[in-house]
This record gives sequence, structure tokens and C-alpha cells, in this order.
Amino acid sequence: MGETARNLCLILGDQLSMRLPTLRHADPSRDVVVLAELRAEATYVKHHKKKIILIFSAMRQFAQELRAAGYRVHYVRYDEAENSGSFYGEVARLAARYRPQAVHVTEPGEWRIWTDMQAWQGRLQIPVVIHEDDRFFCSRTQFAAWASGRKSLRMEYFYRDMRRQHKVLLAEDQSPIGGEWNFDAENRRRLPPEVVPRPHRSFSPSKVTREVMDLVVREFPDHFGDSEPFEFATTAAEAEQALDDFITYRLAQFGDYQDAMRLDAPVLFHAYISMYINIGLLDPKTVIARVEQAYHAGDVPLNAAEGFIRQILGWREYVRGIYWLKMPSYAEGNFFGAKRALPDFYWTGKTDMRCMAQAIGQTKQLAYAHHIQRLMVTGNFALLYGADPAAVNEWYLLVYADAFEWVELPNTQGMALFADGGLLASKPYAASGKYIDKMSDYCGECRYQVESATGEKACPFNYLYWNFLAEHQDKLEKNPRMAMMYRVWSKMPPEKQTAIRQAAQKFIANLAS
Ligand code: FAD
Ligand code: DLZ
Ligand code: SF4
Repeated sequence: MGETARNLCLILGDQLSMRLPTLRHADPSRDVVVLAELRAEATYVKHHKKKIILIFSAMRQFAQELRAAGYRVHYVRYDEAENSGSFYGEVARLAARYRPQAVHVTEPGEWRIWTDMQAWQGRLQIPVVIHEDDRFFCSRTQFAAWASGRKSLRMEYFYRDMRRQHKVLLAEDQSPIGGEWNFDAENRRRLPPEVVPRPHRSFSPSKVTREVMDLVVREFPDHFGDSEPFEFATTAAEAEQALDDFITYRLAQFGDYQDAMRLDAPVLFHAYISMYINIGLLDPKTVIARVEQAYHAGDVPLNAAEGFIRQILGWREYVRGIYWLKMPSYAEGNFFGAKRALPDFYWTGKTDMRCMAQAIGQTKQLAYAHHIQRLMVTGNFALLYGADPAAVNEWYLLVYADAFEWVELPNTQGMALFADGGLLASKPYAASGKYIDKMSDYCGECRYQVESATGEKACPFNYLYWNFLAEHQDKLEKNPRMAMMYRVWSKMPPEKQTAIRQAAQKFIANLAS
């Protein structure tokens, strides 16, 4: 008879936290902790090579830390002959081997795995205990209670409740520090040329990472993106250093320049930590506490601390709540009936539109683009062009190192594409080239002219923007937040309107062919 275990404790690749509920319920001497590198997970979309490298390397090093902390670990490597390639396959195989009384796991981040897991107990004939993931501030049940009976599910009200409940940036009388809940209006400054952001902290690949890089290049050659140079943190200790670097050198200016974009600075004053938070290397609660401390110590202004905390305590928690509240139908939304395939340049980055080339080019290199690039460049283009939401969602899910469906889908469907018809956003984030020009230095380096809407050199964002408004007038003109733009459109001379729509149609036809 081989060795047995009391329980099998499965840890998924985005749950690499020592404080995970699964581990809190594990007895190091009697249970076996399982981590598995899986074909099904690495290929359900063709993830960026850097994303797979990050996850496999972080999993291998997390397993080492668990062993050092006294846990019995069964680690399944990608190329082991017995590896069945899926979560259920590995749990079933290892349950047959260790004959546990029960399987313990923390709830997964994706609907796909959650529905699969519901059948495990029946198939395995032993209890499968799914623990709530308390790395989040707001549980799925709590969000559902918050949403219940509300006409509008806007993030702002949820965020205020989170601030009150978790006593974040709160005065003694429960009012927000600084007198306002939100300093968004102070988060939209243009970046003057003389303000030069300090480059983000990068890490040299360890021996473990080097081995994983070889594996990924060998096994996933046709996946999106560059594998080298690989500079992500892959352990909790390194991720803490990345957080320190952000708080020390970039947080103070995060608030002012949150919406800015610059050619030579892909990260600007952003944190560059979402991939670490999402896979468990950084704890969101610790991140918020550190930022609040920096504010109270007088190291960073309130608009920076509040603006940053809003992203994590507000947006991150809110999109997760929306995902679990609305799945699986949320993924089917297509408010504008958009059907076009994604243009090829989303894969190659080869386009004369400088803004798109920059956002996609750095995505290929880094598996990262910051929020405004995702929303107002690649997302805005997909919206105006009429790209099929399913294709756009797949693209966002595979190109970014931080992409997991619970966070990717609401951001793409709801925020970038308005495919949910306005559940998440009060109006589409559609914008012409003027916005991109205001917030970046891209247009000066572009072959198109941002001030033109017609003619050979007209900026495609301009004619696509007006064409989008005209095409969806029936759906949008009653939205009070769109009224001003429809007034501008209606006052345009008819010949100009026709020229704009023809330019858009020609551009779309060219791309589609
Ligand atoms: P910062 O700008 O420094 O923000 C700090 C932190 O706040 C982030 O690390 C992240 O944890 C959180 N955060 C900020 N904005 C959001 C948001 N809108 N939703 C959830 N969390 C947020 N974020 C992901 O983590 N995974 C995704 O797959 C993802 N897909 C996106 C797709 C689209 C179309 C858009 C518009 C946004 C998407 N985002 C996604 C949100 C946001 O762009 C990233 O979280 C952010 O760019 C990560 O970079 P950072 O760590 O430098 O963030
Ligand atoms: C994203 C990912 C990848 C690429 N590979 C693995 C893996 O080999 N093993 C694993 O446990 N998890 C992986 N993940 C993360 C899972 O896809 C993620 O846990 C689920 O989608 C649930 O959020
Ligand atoms: Fe993008 Fe238009 Fe500016 Fe070129 S001119 S960078 S296409 S917004």
C-alpha cells in the first residue's frame, strides 16, 4: 500500500498565497498540497508566453516555499508522463493514489472552472470542500446582497460602502478624509515633457524561471508575445520589492498622471502589480494598507492615495462582484450587434496608427499595457470599428499577464465595449483622436493628422468615432451623457457628415478585406 493522506488540498495557479483558505485548513503532517502545471489551463486561450512563464515559475517557487514551511507537496510538472492535463484529471488521479477523505480547494476565479468543480464531488465520491476566497474584501454573497433591489449598480456607491466598511481613508466621524470620496477630477492631467517617470523595477530570471522559459518556448511556440526579456517578479518577496518601488518612486504622481500616455514610458506612474495581486503573490489588503500608511506619513498626496485605493478597493472588487452576479449570460452580451473579426494588427502591432502600434507593441513585449491604453486605445478602436465582443474578450484574456476572466470580462464587455448595454458604464467610452492627442505624445509621431476627420491623412479614430455615433443613434441619442455629441453631429453640414461616413466605410472595408 502506498502513502495516504487525510485530505488533498488543491492550489490553483492564481492562488499562490500562504494565507489562502485552503492552506489555513491544511494540516502539514497529514494532508498533501497539490499544484499542477496543466495543458488545459495553459491552452484554453493562447496566453502570452510571459504569462505562462510567470505562472509556472511562481508555482514552482511557491511549492518550494511550502515544502520549506513543512507542508507535504505533490507538484505535477507540465512534461510528466502521468500528467492528465486538467484540474479534474489530476485531482482524480491523485485521489486514487492518496485515498484522501476529502478534497479542499479555494473557489476559483473563473466560471469555467467553478462549474466544472460543482461536479467533482459526485464524480469522485468523496466530499469536495470549496472555501470562500477571502483574499477579496467583498465576498460573492455580500456583493449580491449589495446589488439586490438596486436600480443602478454604479461602482461609486459600492466603493463608498467598501471605504466605510473597511475603514479606509476614513475620518473619525466616518466621513471621507479630505471631505470628498473621489478625487477623479484631479487624476486627468496631461504629462508635461519635463516630467520623466523613473523606470519600474525589473528582476533577472532565476534558474527556475530560466528552465520554465525553455519549456514555454518549446511547448507553446505559437502563443502570442515575446518570452524575452523576462523581468517579472516570480516570488512574493520579489513582488513586495516591486510594490516598494512603486510606493517609493511612482505613487506620488500616480494621481495626477493616471490617464496619461507616453511613447517612451510604457508603465508611467502606474503600479505594474496587477499580475502579482491576481496570482496571489501580493495581498490586496496589504497593498491598500501600505498606500494608506504612505499617505498618513505625508509621503504621497491624497489624490494619489485615494485614486490608487479606488482602483483596488473599488474597481477590482466591483468587477469581480459584477462577474459572479451576471455570469454566464454576461459573456454573451453584444449591445451593438458588433460582428467584425479583429484586424490582423492586434496580433502583429503593424499599423500606421501610432497609438495602436504603441499599445499593441508593448503588449507583445511586456504582456502589459496600462488602463488608458487598454480602454481608450485598443478598446476604443475595437468599439468604434465594431469588432465582435467574443473576439475582443479572447484577445484581452490572452495578451495580458494579469488577465483572468473574472476581471478581464467586465472590463472589456462592460467598460471598453458597452456590450452589456450600460450595466457597468453610464455611456460608451467612445472617443475621437482628440482625446488620445490630449493625453499622449502619440499623434505627433503618427502619419495621420489628428485634427482631420476627412481626407487622405485624416485620423481613423475621428471618422470612426462619428460613424459609430451615427450608426448607433437609435440606441444612444436618448442617453443624456451623449446629448452634446449628438448636437455637434447634427450641426455638421450634411456633405461633411457624408464624407466622414464614407471615409469610415472605406477604412472598415479595407481592413475587413
Ligand atoms: P494601476 O493603474 O497602477 O492600478 C492599481 C491596481 O488597481 C491594479 O494593479 C489593479 O489590481 C487594480 N485595478 C485598476 N483598474 C482596475 C480595473 N478597471 N479593474 C480591476 N482592477 C483594477 N485588470 C486586470 O487585473 N486583469 C485584466 O485582465 C484586465 N483587463 C482589462 C481589460 C480592459 C479592456 C480594461 C479597460 C482594463 C482591464 N484591466 C484588467 C484593468 C486595468 O487596466 C489593469 O488592472 C491595470 O492596467 C493593471 O496595471 P497596474 O498594476 O499598473 O495598475
Ligand atoms: C492561467 C493559468 C495557466 C496558464 N496555467 C495554470 C496551470 O498550469 N495550473 C494551474 O493551476 N493554473 C493555471 N493557470 C491559472 C488558472 O487558469 C486559474 O486558476 C483558473 O482560471 C481559475 O481562475
Ligand atoms: Fe492615433 Fe489618430 Fe493620434 Fe495617429 S493621429 S496616434 S491614429 S489618435
